[in-house]
Amino acid sequence: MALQAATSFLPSALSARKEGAAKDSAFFGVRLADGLKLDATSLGLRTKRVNTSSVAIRAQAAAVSAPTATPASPAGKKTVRTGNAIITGASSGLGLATAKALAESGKWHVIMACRDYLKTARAARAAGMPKGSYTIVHLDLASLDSVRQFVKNVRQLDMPIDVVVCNAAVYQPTAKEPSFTADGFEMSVGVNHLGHFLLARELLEDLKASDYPSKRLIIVGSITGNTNTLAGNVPPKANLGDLRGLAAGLNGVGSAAMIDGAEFDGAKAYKDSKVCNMLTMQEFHRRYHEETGVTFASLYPGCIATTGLFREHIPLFRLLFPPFQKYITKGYVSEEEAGKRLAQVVSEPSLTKSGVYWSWNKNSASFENQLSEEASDTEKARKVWELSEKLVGLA
Ligand code: NDP
Ligand code: PMR
Repeated sequence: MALQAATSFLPSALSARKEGAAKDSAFFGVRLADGLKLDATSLGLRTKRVNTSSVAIRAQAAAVSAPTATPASPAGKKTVRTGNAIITGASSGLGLATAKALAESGKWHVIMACRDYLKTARAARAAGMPKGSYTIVHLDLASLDSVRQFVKNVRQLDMPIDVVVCNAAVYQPTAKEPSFTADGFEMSVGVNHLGHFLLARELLEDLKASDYPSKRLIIVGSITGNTNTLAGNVPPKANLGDLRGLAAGLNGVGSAAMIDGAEFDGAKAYKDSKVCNMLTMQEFHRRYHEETGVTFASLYPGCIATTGLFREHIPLFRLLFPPFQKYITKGYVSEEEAGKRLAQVVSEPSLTKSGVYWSWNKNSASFENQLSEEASDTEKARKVWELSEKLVGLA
């Protein structure tokens, strides 16, 4: 019965998507113009025009308390030093909730890798994250230059990098036409997959160099990219096809903006990007786990139906989606709970197994979940890796 109610909701949801809707670009954040950044010492009160690379570093001065090796406890037992975790897209939703959970544990310093400094600073303060427990560093995943600059800036912080969480994402279900990143890639795959692919590849070196006992690279996946689930069978379904669009550069000019080479569909582009995220995690595991000791993991944190991810969806969807997930599918999870789940994947000593796609059951206990056939296709993972390397300039 629940399913019946659910599927009767489907056509309207889908036709509404096709009709399109006004973009809610002012959602929550206050965006600064390019090159305009906050003077971090004034904590959000003044703006001035400065060079992006210097501001990211200067921003640290206000927020960082450099983590040091923790001295022996009074009992003489040696404790592990504060860990440093980079979280992309920590300005809202899952990323913010995870940053908060880690910061409040007192065991982590969080590097909030975000495209909007002011929004992130406000969000961290509003969430009550302890002062000195986080550092905000600018990162726009829609620009490979920004990713490279971010890596340089983070290295200048002179902190070991112990965990990297690739969490940021965009979802454009109502877009009629594709939009593109600075490098000309379709936006959803460009940000969610290619930006993170370059970031993760660059930071692997830093993870390798860290002396932290459990180093981890986590890429957030989703149930909707897995066609072995009911949620993954809601059209449009993820399908990377023969990767012809990715091979041609995803630029929509003389080639398709979609990975499978088909006509643009924003919802499908998002789901395809999540398949790429999950394939990438496994390919990292196969190539680098033994050599580096880094744990590579992905996860589905639950349906966090209230986050900004749905900001571009039509208002009716945003109104009905949370109760639909709460009372019908029962897949709903709060931002706080989802944040605790991702924080577990970052720091729980029991979750060190590499190559795993984590999920949680009704009692919020973690378990190793099965990926769909496509999301666990080793040959496809290799091809996505190789094509992505070329697109981001690593091969
Ligand atoms: P939110 O929209 O709340 O968070 C997305 C974050 O990504 C924001 O911080 C946003 O920044 C950031 N972001 C977007 N574009 C860029 C960019 N170009 N550069 C840097 N950062 C960017 O959504 P969620 O918290 O729901 O999503 C977090 C992750 O969880 C995503 O990977 C999503 O796929 C995954 N997920 C979510 C589910 C859900 O039900 N909500 C279910 C399964 C997985 P800004 O604040 O500036 O917009
Ligand atoms: Mg889905 C069994 C249940 C289930 C779960 C756990 C989700 C999660 N969804 C389920 C079922 C259904 N959804 C059913 C039966 C329908 C048809 C009515 C349905 C519809 C639906 C839509 C239109 N669901 C959606 C959408 C979106 O636009 C969301 C999406 O695909 O974003 C990419 C979404 C989601 N459902 C989920 C989850 C977690 C999402 C969102 C996010 C994500 O994967 O990141």
